[in-house]
Amino acid sequence: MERTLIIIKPDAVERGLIGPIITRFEQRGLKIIGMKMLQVSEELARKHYAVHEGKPFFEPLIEYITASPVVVMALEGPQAVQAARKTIGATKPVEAEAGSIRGDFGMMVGRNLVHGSDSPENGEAEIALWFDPSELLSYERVIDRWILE
Ligand code: IDP
Ligand code: MG
Repeated sequence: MERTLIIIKPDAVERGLIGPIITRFEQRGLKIIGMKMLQVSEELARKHYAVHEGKPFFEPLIEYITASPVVVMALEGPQAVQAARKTIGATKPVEAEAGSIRGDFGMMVGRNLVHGSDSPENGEAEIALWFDPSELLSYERVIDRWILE
């Protein structure tokens, strides 16, 4: 089983899209094993996006992610990273497929609504950065045999 970190970014929260975005992942069959709403500190934002430090969009990105509350989720499933990134769509919303979250709700790269981890290793590392182990749940869903073979 793989795990991935999803962030419903400030623009999505402000636009009232928390519900519709969570629904996409739920309907896909990904299991929510952790979820909370928080105001992101500058320190956490810089750690999370450290790989982008020095790029021209880095400072605006830190401003964007700290501008208003976010909802973070830890999701679990087979190939959860790839499944979630397909559901999210390409980084630039105009290039994202219709039917994806960014393709359906977004227009610009700096307002692209959702974050999803880009590899299983980063999924684990990002979940460890955003969640305390006590906030992650292990449970069986009775419907799982109709989603997973
Ligand atoms: P991803 O979110 O699809 O993984 P990354 O390349 O990891 O995309 O970039 C992280 C975030 O930084 C993007 O989701 C977006 O919010 C922002 N970003 C990336 N490239 C640009 C850009 O060229 N201009 C403005 N913001 C950008
Ligand atoms: Mg990324």
